[in-house]
Amino acid sequence: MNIYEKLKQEKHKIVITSHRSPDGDAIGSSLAFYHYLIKKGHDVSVIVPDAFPNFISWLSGADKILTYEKDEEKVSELINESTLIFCLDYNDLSRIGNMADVVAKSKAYKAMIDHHLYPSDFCDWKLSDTNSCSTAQLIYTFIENENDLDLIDSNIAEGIYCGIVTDSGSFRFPSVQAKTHLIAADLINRGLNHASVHERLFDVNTLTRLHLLGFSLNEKLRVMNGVPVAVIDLSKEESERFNVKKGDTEGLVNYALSVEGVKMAVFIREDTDRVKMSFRSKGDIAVNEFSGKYFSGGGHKNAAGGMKEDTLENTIAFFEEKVKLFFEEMKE
Ligand SMILES: [Mn+2]
Repeated sequence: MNIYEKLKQEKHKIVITSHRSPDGDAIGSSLAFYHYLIKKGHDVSVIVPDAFPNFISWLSGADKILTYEKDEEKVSELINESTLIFCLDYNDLSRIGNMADVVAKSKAYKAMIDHHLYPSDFCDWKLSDTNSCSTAQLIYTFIENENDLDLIDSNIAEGIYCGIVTDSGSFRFPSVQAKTHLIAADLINRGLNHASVHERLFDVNTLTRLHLLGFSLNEKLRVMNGVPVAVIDLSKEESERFNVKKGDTEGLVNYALSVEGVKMAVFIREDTDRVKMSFRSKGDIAVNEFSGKYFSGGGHKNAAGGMKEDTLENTIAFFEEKVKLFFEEMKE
């Protein structure tokens, strides 16, 4: 049975789940879908493994999101009682951390809506389109497939728009299709106030965050010799000095990528027990492959994450060695 038949069958107890360190697409698509499924008469909860950044907390319904980290018992109960679980914006159970076990064991029908490469096979049904710029765009497609576009209200529109804008670099990444703009246009026709969404997403810098940006650009940003790669690294001590909180370093890597001539950028941050990496690239340079090979990570061709359980110094040295090799192999 496909999901569309399944939804028509009865009023479901639905749990919408999304990935660890939820971003604008994870939360935007989850909340848009939440409002849509409620309109369809279902009983719906949104749960994520851990906290989401502040800049998306204004989205309608955000205050109802439960995190497994804080509410383990309640979240497990919701998952166990659900008849339908949606897996939004992730392609593998490893992306939902400690919540994975509970979801894996649940007997509920599982449906994936996602745009990451290589979806694994833990769901009963999937809408996986790796050419889509965001999961939010696929939520629109889902609603369109159901012939329900007229149900889109400002809550649903804002969630979809937030996911598209944050995952597409405000409509600039190659993943943006003509369809993406057509969806945006349709949302505006349905009453979306796009300017207000941009303002609430982007004009929310704290002074500390801007000071951290100034420090990173002035003292830490560098371009490597011989390869078009820009690097920003941040030690634990520096993070503490700038009182860095979740989400504060978001977007730093894009400044590195904006240096003229640079084709790949990395942001390297020393965390408590590991070093975290964030990769960005232009054109055909597949940072998800690079990260998968050397930094146990993955993501998209032009935006990926990764990590290494080692010291910051060793990780930087390892990165520099491998990235030179990566560019050399590409020349061949
Ligand atoms: Mn996404």
